Amino acid sequence: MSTVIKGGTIVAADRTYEADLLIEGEKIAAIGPNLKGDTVVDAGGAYIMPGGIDPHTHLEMPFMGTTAAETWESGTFAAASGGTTLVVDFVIPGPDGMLAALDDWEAKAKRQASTDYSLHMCVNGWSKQHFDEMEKVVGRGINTFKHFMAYKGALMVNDDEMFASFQRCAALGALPLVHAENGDIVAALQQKYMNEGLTGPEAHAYSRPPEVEGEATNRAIMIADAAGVPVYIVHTSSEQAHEAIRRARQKGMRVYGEPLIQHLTLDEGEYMNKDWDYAARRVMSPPFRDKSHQDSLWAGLAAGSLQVVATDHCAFTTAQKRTGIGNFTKIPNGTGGLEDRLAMLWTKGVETGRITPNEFVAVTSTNIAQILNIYPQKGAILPGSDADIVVWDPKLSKTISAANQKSIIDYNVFEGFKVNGQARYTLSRGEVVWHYGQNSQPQPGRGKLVKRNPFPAVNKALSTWKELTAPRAVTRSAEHMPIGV
Ligand code: DUC
Ligand code: ZN
Ligand code: ZN
Ligand code: ZN
Repeated sequence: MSTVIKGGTIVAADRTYEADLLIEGEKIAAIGPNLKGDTVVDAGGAYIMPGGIDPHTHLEMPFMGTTAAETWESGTFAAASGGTTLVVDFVIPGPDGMLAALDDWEAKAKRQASTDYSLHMCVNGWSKQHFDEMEKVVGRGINTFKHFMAYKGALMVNDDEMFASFQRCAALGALPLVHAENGDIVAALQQKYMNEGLTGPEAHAYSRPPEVEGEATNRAIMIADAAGVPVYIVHTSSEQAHEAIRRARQKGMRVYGEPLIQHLTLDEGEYMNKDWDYAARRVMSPPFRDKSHQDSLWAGLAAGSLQVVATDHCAFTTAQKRTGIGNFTKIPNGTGGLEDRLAMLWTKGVETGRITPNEFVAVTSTNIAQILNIYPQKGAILPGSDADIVVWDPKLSKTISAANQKSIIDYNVFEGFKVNGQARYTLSRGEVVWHYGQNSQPQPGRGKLVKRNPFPAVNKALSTWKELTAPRAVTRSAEHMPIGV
């Protein structure tokens, strides 16, 4: 069975050119003029791009006393309809540890996912069990470990735990990811606003100012440098965080930053809406910022100091959000975006001239495939790559609305936005999983787990590491050893 995609313009991260694309089985077999196949996909007037990769989702995640309502089935359908062919979701260990949670996540995804998926593991403490399990997790195809510097009393890790885990990542060839907000300051500010009687969603934003993010981002970067490991900062939302990343990169450190489409396009004014539901639906962490931060993020995407646009898709229904009426600290944190990421970024980024079509491909697919060590299996239009492709039609426009979305959430934070650009076709490993206008859902369970290998060179990654580890007059002290081991 072969398929040929005909008549389109291929847009890769590095160039744009006209060619047909031949798919045999699940892989791209050839690229060139006048190719023939058993079936033809019409790309006339459209762009052929690597399918989107969303490296930051929380499908069915147990969180803040409830569970994110977007399922693996609805989430991956939403992804496919929006041109995204791979989601990378976060496994949160429960009391039984990382491996038990991983079994759980793999089982849910295997049953329901209609696009491919990959997984990150969260490190939510430190002990011999964490130390030992991390190696087994790497053996199961996970090369990224996430650390929460916020959510005190729940997911938050302290500096000693983070340093120990980062060193373990270095030894295992894994990349640490960080949710960078100072959890102690957030907790103090939450208390302050509650004491003052500010209990509504706007106080959520007040309690997490950009300084809280800037401080934690700097700290995470310095701890990573001390541990001799690169670091990836998730949901970079402020100039302060971007500045820390930019500075570290300039010094030769491998530090990556990931703005979300929500932070690029929605601002803090959303929390001032008098309608409690409206504002609470937009409560996520970090919160939306003012325009100066948005401008900084856009500039970072153009300049390359920020590399990836994700969503942190963590979607709760209005009913779930209402558990926080009278206490903003109880509003489940999270918003959706998986379905609309590409169309919003195309409309607000490419059409406005802020980024080029090639940069669009880089930040939605190619860069993260490289960072996660799955390039060119994913994120590339090259012979031998998986045929994960979006045929992107810049002339298809729509008004975003919960009324016609694939997500099962009862609202959409982009409600009413008019977007230009939609997936005419989405192909996952050579199979058409979305055809615009036909609305048919791809087969749940057809998605496959994408395993990722460790990075052999991680421990030699940093410019400043040599100085820290150079032989000194004093012997290395026990504080360099992973704690608890
Ligand atoms: N932020 C959110 O808004 N939701 C999920 C977790 C997070 O860090
Ligand atoms: Zn986070
Ligand atoms: Zn997240
Ligand atoms: Zn059609």
